[in-house]
Amino acid sequence: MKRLSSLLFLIFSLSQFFISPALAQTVKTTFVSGPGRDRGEGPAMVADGRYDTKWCIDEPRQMPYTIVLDAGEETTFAEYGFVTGDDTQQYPSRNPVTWRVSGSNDKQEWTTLDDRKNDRSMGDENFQEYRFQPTFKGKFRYYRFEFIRMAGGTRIQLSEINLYKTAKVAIKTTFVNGSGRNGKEGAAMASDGLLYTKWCLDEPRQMPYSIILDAGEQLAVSEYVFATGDDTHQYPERNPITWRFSGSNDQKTWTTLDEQKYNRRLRDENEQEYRFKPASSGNYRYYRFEFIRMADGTRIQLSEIKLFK
Ligand SMILES: [Ca+2]
Repeated sequence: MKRLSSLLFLIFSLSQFFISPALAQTVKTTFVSGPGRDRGEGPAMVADGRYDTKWCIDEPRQMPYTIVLDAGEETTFAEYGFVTGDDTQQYPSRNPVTWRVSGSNDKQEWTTLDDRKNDRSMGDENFQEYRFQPTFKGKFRYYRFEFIRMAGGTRIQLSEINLYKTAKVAIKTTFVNGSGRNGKEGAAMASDGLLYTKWCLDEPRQMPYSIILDAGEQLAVSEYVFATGDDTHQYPERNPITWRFSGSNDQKTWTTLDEQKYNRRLRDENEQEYRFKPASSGNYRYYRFEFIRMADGTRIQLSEIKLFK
């Protein structure tokens, strides 16, 4: 009996070791149908679990391009992710901008879960995942993705479609300090939870501009979000393009978790959120962003900075 329990404990420990948290929260799907070739850049490539294979098609007569995935059993998902291709940096025109997500248990009757029209949040980066939360949820076995319009016409490419059981959890942070004045348009405005208040600063001598946030406890950040300002459409040059993201537990020793150079993902859109995955993570209580370069000049503006578990 004792041997059996220690054996079970061993199996339990091993399973904990082999099932990564990322894998455990993913809904495993298999490819059912979709337009395009059989192999190479065929539709099955969006559900093979690999980012180095992609689905790429330009057959206007087959539009909307419809992909059906099988979750194996009736299941629900909280978020879905589209992963860009290996050369999206060169061809951002292939990103979908209008699509519909539906669920079904018999592949005949479909319930619409999400309807996106002219959504341009996917950027020009290779192998980058963009996550979306559906408007409606339900328990379905089959999930259908209809791609109605692409950014530059009729060619689409995606390296993967992911379904997640749980949504990313936002970390409640409090503002510690940041560059610039206090009050209206001070750094604290970037962590007050409001999209219509912003941090806006143009003090070249204080560069790089920094902001420190307190997560309240030691925890790991898997994603961070920058939200553009209320008039970024008019002033896209204020978007940061080069920055550093670090973590610390004493606000003295900082560990660099991510560095971005000349990243022009932030566009000329007002109050739009852009998600980034840091290169590494660790358990830290304090998080710091240092903004080293803006798109054109020394003025920065961001309406919000969010951290996700
Ligand atoms: Ca704000």
